[in-house]
Amino acid sequence: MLYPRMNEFRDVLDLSGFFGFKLDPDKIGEKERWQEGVEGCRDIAVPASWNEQFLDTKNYMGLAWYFKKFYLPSAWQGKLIWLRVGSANYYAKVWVNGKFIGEHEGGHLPFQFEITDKVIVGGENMIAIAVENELSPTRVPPGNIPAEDKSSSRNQLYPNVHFDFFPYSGIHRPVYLFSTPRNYIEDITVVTDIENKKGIVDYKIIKQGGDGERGYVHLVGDKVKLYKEIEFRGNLAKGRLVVEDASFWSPENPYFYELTVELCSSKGIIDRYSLSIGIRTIEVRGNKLHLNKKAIFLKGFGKHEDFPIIGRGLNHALIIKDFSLMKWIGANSFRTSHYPYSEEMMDIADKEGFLIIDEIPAVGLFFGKGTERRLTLCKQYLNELISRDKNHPSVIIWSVANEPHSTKPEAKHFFKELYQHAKNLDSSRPVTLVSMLGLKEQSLEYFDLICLNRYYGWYSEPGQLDLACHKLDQELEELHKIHRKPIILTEFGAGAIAGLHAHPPELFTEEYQAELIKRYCEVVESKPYMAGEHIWCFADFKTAQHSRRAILNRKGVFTRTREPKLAAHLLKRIWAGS
Ligand code: BDP
Repeated sequence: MLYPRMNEFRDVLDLSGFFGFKLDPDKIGEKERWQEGVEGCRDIAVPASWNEQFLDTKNYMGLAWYFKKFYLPSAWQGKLIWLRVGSANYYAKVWVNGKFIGEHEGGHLPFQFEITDKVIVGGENMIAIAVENELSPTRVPPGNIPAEDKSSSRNQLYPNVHFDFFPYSGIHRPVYLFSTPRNYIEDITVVTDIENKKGIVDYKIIKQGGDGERGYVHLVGDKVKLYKEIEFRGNLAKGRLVVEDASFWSPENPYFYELTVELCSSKGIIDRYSLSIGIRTIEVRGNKLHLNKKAIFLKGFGKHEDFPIIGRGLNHALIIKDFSLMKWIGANSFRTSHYPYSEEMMDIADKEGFLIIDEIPAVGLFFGKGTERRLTLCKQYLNELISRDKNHPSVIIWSVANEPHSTKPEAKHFFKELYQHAKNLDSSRPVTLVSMLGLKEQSLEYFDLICLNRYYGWYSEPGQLDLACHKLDQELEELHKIHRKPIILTEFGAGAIAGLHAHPPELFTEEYQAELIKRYCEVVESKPYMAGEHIWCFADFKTAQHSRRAILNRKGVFTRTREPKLAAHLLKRIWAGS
């Protein structure tokens, strides 16, 4: 799926700003034709979660409507017109000028509809988007799940989610209108390889519309200008460009080439689309994770999209701030725990040379009633995620789930299927599952590398770091002996309330968090098969209400508003060496 871009053939209109908003707790809106407009709306900011914008929406779980009037420029006459929603959590139904145009399930991925026949070009139009965020055991991520399927630590949460972050809801990413020519480039897939000093760029282009059987692919960098004529067979054109003496994309040198595709008819160029691409390889070799044929070690964090008031809404300033802090501390990587992050975040990661474990929103999975539906949904999420993020050099690993409660036998089949599904969609990247069961996880054999979350010294062995590190050491050794694959420790950490101190260290103090992280890093870095350490978590974040959480999960090495705790300074010394 291509991100909407402007050029002489394409236009984009960003509807971000204020929308009309109305709650519909009794779900009467559709019957009463709210899609054609309704009285009594208040203003709401988009993109942003609805929860903290008003006093009555904090814990609202139900249906809510968004409305926006917009004027379509006359210059769009004769073009195809599209509506694209960056993300809406959890379920969205969309109408244009009162006419239903489509729906989408899943809170963190974009969806778009062609609306050419439904709009007035050179006139005023209105969209209505109904967003519903109820928690259900058959949704992913799940909530309100039967007591027998609940993990004990997830008891008694309000709202009743089966995961450890606040279920922020609403339209979280921009709503765009965009135009394309009637014959247009629908999709581009780029896979790169390295042969000695050569960079290999394989491309696959899909076009739509009857016109345009040929075109050009251009690749431009500092030292090169390559182009190739392409010919479509049906809707598809494939080919290869070879860059002699290429600059490879890496954290130290996030070098881009500009790849431009042009679609041509007998009259000349009729569409164009440009992508920034990085030439790099990523693969598992024996015990190691290799970037550009050399072993790499991931240093970084699990994160969240989370900030006061805006909630999970796109926050450009926060993206820039987070990258500046991650660079300051010497990190080179992060995981999009526990759902896909904004496309804007992925773009900056490409530019800043960060390595990403890209995760679908499969958190809190359990196996019982509804497993087949959850599997179908996870496959849909993989389709959408890989289609969205496949061309980002920063994305090096796909993660199909975080901490599934996979003790039942059917979990094995479930993850075998998901692994294969991801590989069929993209065989160029390793695929993983982030496990808390470790040695008891039955499906680790399928995955290319192992990701493990561990909380010795916190949830178990509290305050006993010698014992905690001993257990960690033993478990890593055993896991490696059985699976012989690289392991990334994708979560470890301790809660610290900023400003709370104790010497000798005690739980919830900055000293204890710093000490636990230091000791874990020593264990991890002593093992040749370890491919990375991701601390949980980058910053404090809001959770559902629970007796174990004082509003926030406090495992951030930065506070929620990004002030460093003691652990941040310590990590800077470990990772950046200063
Ligand atoms: C892990 C989860 C993560 C939680 C963390 C914690 O993957 O979402 O926030 O534990 O308890 O189990 O802090």
